[in-house]
Amino acid sequence: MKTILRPALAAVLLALADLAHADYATREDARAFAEEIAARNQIDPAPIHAALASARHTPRVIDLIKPPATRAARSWRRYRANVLDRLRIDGGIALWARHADTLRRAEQAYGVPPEIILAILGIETLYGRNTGNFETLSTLATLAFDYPPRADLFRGELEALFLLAREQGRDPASYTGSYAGALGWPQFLPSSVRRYAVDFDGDGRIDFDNGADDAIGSIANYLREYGWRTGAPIAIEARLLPGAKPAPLLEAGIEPTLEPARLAEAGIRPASGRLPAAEAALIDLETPGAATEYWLGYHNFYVITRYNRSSFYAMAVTELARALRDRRATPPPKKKPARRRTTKRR
Ligand SMILES: [Ca+2]
Repeated sequence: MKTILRPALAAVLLALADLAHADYATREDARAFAEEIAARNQIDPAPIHAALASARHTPRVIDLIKPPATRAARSWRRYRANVLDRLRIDGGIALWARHADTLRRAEQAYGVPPEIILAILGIETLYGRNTGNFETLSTLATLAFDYPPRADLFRGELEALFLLAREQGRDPASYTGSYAGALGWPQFLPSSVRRYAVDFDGDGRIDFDNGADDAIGSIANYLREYGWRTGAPIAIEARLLPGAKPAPLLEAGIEPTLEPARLAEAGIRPASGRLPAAEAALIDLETPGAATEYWLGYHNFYVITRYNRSSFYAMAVTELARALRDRRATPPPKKKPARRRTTKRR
């Protein structure tokens, strides 16, 4: 027999289901988690229980993180247009001017050029403008306890948030960020803050919320820790000769494992210039109804994907970085001031 719930009743049942999630203070799994991380880190469980009691179940973050039921076709052109816009280029140039010394210092310390750091800041948060308004504790508790597909990841991040708050002398409930728990200008997850963040302005604390300095140093350190090679190629555009067979090369994945000879043999050429003497990954950037763009991603391209595991993301960082570097090298000519009209109307 089929039961049809009337919409009003269904809404009440959904609200009740949310209430059942709500109390992380009394839920068995949340309490066990608090005891477990206290034991593992040899810390007092009481503040963790107290913090979890203040975390609120936030169904919105589950809606946002869930893959959509019907996935719209991925479009590189649309993604690129959303990211490589005037706002991000102008904003990056302005930030570069304001923080030129810090960016130079980061380049000297970590070997990562300013335009790459800026492009990541631009794409992550529009240079600190969109760092997210989700309360991180509630976000991570919801994802850790009520989103089974990623529970392992987010339980780890929730634990990292408690340890981070302890180290920083902050209330765990005082952090805000994205719906996925990413924090501040560079959108580091709590575990990445603990591992890779640096106090780059030397004021004795990590601050990702009020300014660019610590974010600049931390992004550079992150990339360097993942193996950034100063001056090595990032990506070059590829051309496929007629009859080229990209499929097996694409299957090799995003790690750069393809020798130049293998690429040449498969009919892959650089769109201009010569093939760098380094291993590459073949990257396909698809747009429905348009020709696929092919690029060769080198080691540093792979390093950028450690920040966000998407070839669209890494390519957008690469292109925005190049646009910023070009614009900084050659600013557009200043408009001449309009000449005052002196001719009197007859
Ligand atoms: Ca600092």
